[in-house]
Amino acid sequence: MRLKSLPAELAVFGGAPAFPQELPVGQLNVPDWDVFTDMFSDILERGYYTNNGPLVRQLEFELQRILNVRHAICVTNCTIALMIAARALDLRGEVIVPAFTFPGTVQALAWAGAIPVFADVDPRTHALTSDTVHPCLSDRTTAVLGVHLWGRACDPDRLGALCDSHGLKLFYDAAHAFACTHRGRPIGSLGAFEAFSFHATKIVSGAEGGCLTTNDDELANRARTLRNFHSSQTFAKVGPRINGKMSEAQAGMALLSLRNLDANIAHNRDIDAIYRARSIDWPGLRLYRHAPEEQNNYQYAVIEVLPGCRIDRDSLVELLRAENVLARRYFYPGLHRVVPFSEQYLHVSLPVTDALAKSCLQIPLGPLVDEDAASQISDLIAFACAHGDAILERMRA
Ligand code: T4K
Repeated sequence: MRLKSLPAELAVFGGAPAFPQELPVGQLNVPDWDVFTDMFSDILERGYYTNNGPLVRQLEFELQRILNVRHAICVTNCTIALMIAARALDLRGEVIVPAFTFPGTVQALAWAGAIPVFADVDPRTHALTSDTVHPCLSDRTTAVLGVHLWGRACDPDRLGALCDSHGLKLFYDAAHAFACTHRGRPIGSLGAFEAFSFHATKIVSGAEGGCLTTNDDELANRARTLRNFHSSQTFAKVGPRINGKMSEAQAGMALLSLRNLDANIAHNRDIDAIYRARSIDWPGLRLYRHAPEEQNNYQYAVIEVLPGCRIDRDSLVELLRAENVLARRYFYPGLHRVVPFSEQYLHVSLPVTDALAKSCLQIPLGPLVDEDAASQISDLIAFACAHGDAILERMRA
C-alpha cells in the first residue's frame, strides 16, 4: 500500500481501500487442509458424532494437562459453560459481575436464574478488582463472576480473599485467557470453575466450543451431569439439565488448533510487538498493556482513545473499516445500558465502564495480519491521529 498522504485519499472519502480483503478482528485460525480431512474422515468412519465421543475425551485429557487442572469438561460453547457453572454452584440471589464484558457472560447468569449486579472495573486492567466489588456486596450476594479480560487474571488473590471472608463463591469467565498465566501458572483453576471459549475468533478454535475447568471432583460431577439432558455416565443430584454436549467435529477442530497453539501465539506476539513499537506515532491513543510478568496469548489488540486525541473513537473505527480493517468497538455499550439489564440500571453510574465503552476499540490481530499488514494498519492509525482535525471536518461535511 502506498502511504496515504492526504485525507482525500482515505477510503472513507472515496479513495481505494488500503486492503483488498477484509481483515476481521478475532483469531480465525484454520488447520491445514490435509490434517483436517484426515481428522474428519476418521469421524465419519467411526460413525460416532457426539455425546462424549473419543475426540471429546482426548481433548479433555489434553486440556487437563495443558491447564494443569483435575477436570476439563467440554461443552458446546462458553456461554453454556457459564450457565452450567452457575447451576452446578447452585447460585441463588445476587451475583456480582462486570458490565464491561461480552453479553454472553451476563446472559448466562440470568438464564441460570441468578440476579446480575454490575460492579465497575479498574481503569488500568479493565477488569473487576476487590475494590470495585466491595461496594456492591449485600446480604443477597452469593457469588462473584470475574472475567479475565484480555487474558489478564482478574485480581484472583485479593478477590479470592474477599469472597472467602464473606462466604461467597467465586468463578471466572476465562474466554480470553487460554494459555495465559497468573503467577506463572496457567489460568484454569483460580476459581471454583473457569469457563473457556473455543469460538472461531479465539486462540483455540473448535469453530464453536467451550469447556469448564475445576479441581473440585463434586462440582465436576455436577457439571458433567448438567451437560447432558439425560443420565449417561454421571449421576449427580442436580436441577433441570441442558444439552450442552460438544460434538466430535468441534473436538477434532479444537485438537488440531491445540497443535498450532504455540506457533499462533508466537505470531500474535510478533504482531503485537509491531503495534506496540509503532504506537509511539499514535498521539492520544493508548495500546492496552498485558501484565509484563505473565504469559498472554495476545488474542486481542485493544486501543483506548484518550481525551485530547485529534480523532474520536467512532470516527477512527469508521475510517479503519472503510480501509477493510474491521476494527470494532469492544465492548459497547456497557451491559448496564443494554436491555433487559438497563431497566434496573437506568440511574446507576459505572463511570469507568462508561468511559471504556466510549473509548475502546479492537484492531485486527491473528493469522490474516502479517508484519506488512500490521505496519500498514499502524501507518493508517498514525495518519488518522496526525490529520484528525481535517478528517473530522471532512466527515462532518
Ligand atoms: N465471555 C467473553 C468475555 C467473550 O468474549 C465471549 C465471546 C463469551 C464469554 C462467550 O463465548 P462463546 O459462547 O461464544 O463461546 C463473537 C463470538 O461469537 C464470541 O465467541 C466472542 N466472545 C465475541 C468477542 O465475538 P459476535 O457474535 O459478536 O461475532 P461475529 O460472529 O459477528 O464475528 C466477529 C468477526 O469475525 C466479524 O467481523 C466476522 C468475523 N468472522 C466470524 C466468524 C464466526 C469470520 O470472519 N468468520 C467466522 O467464522 O461474537
